[in-house]
Amino acid sequence: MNAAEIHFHNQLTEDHCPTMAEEVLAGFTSKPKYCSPKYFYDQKGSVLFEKICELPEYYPTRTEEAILTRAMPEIAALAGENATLVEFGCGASRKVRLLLESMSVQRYLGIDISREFLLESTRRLAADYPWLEVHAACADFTRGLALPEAIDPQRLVGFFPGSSIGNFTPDAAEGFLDSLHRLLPPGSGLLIGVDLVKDHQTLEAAYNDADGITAEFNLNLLDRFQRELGIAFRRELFRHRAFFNAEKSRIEMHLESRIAQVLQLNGHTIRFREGESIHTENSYKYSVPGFQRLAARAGFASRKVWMDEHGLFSVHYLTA
Ligand code: AVI
Repeated sequence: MNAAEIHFHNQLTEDHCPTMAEEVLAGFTSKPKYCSPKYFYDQKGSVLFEKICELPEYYPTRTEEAILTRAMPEIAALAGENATLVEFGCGASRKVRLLLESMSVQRYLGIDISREFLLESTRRLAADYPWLEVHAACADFTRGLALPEAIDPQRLVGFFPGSSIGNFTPDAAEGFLDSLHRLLPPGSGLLIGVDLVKDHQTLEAAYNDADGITAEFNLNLLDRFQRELGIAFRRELFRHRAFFNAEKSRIEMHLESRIAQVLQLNGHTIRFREGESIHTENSYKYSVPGFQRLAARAGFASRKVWMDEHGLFSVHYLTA
């Protein structure tokens, strides 16, 4: 194997596409209508998400990167020698570079649902870190977790940055952490980024950027379902909405129908009232103790928490 090659593991089942149609139909025919945010991440959606991460209003990415940079010596000490780093939802694998520069890592496994994007970013990692054994697993980890056989479960350090845990409901987040806890041998680490509750203006601006990139990211779902499921969406008949729901401590994203309209999916009729929306994403915001309690219910002990000086974002090192 030459240096820029990777080990690829396909863990998406053959029935992925029919399942997408079933899931979308179930969401669109329920009241209120909803759709899983995992469908944002086709090739174009993954690129749009990378653009979101660069936006001035979207503070989580740069804040988390600054926290990681500052905390790296402590993280490296906690993780120990020759770790296997497993990144869940690795996207462009940018933040993991900070870890690879300072930690003792032997092997990297990136897991993502977006195949092309995953291959591109892990190939870049393999080229840039020729000493690193790079694995890529195309998987939907919201449906369950399993490590490819080639990955020795010893000395694992999980990496789940970007507050992606906030896209699960608290119950589902606990369930996901619980399955991670069962996957990781006792003593393994989990480095996880968690966005914090803060003033509503800062939160809402992060999901309503002036350039409309987040709106485009949200509306891209309609293009994807048109292309892949044949739903005749006209995207100009929908608008992006994002707001903070203080009672539930979450940003909600919606696609709101501008008019009353009727669409078809696999012989089923989907009716929209004017102003009715598809709830496309939740992004829960936690307090530090609130997240620690959730992780503890899943069996994780909190070893260390880092925050930025303004208390915008937190990074937790948990152990199984
Ligand atoms: C991936 N996830 C943590 C992002 C978030 O902030 O919830 C997704 C996102 N949605 C709109 N902007 C960013």
